[in-house]
Amino acid sequence: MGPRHKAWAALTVPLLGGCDRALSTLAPAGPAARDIATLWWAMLAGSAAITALVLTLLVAAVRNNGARRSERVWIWGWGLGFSMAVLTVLLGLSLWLGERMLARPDGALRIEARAAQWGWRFVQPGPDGQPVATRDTLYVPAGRDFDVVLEAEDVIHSFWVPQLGGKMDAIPGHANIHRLRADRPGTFEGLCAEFCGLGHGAMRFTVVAYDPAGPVPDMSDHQIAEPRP
Ligand SMILES: [Cu+2]
Repeated sequence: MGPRHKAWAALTVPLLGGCDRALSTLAPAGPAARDIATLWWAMLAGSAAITALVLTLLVAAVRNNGARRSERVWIWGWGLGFSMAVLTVLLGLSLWLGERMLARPDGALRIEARAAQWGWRFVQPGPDGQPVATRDTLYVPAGRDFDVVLEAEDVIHSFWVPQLGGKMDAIPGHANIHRLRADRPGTFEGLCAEFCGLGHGAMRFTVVAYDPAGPVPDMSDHQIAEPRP
């Protein structure tokens, strides 16, 4: 491989890495992830508009054809007014969408998630309605809000299912609550999003969203014994 090919590979491989839809925030499958994708596109549009403005100003400056009389329009109108308007809209949108993602006390299904180097233990309702503890696989009904109550046993980890929502830290001695929903039955990939030691890269998990009209799936393949209190 020649140096030109190496440079091309170095440029494209990270870009292609983003094409894995299972871990893409731009392939949302739940309301929280959809809000994040909306914000992503809005920020892309806003930053593109500001970049276009800066380039336009640059061209005008190079041509040096901006007469003094247009200084007020260019600097105060476009440079400050336009940029501030775009940033204000983006700030307002992010606050509004961020607020919508918060867990509310509305009786949603609660799931326990406990992170430890380097895996996840989930406790969710099993086929007979009793809590079942599983390792690295979480079972939830599709189309229903659920709250993941997150804690960690050793160091700080971070729970992230890109197609369902944003990241939430799992912290020792402190429970964080993360509101999520899967729109449809399916399997969604999750990972730890906070470097937590040598095994961090393999700290993956799976969310299985099942049809609530059908039976709760058999969890025995991933079932683990409850740890002693
Ligand atoms: Cu980690």
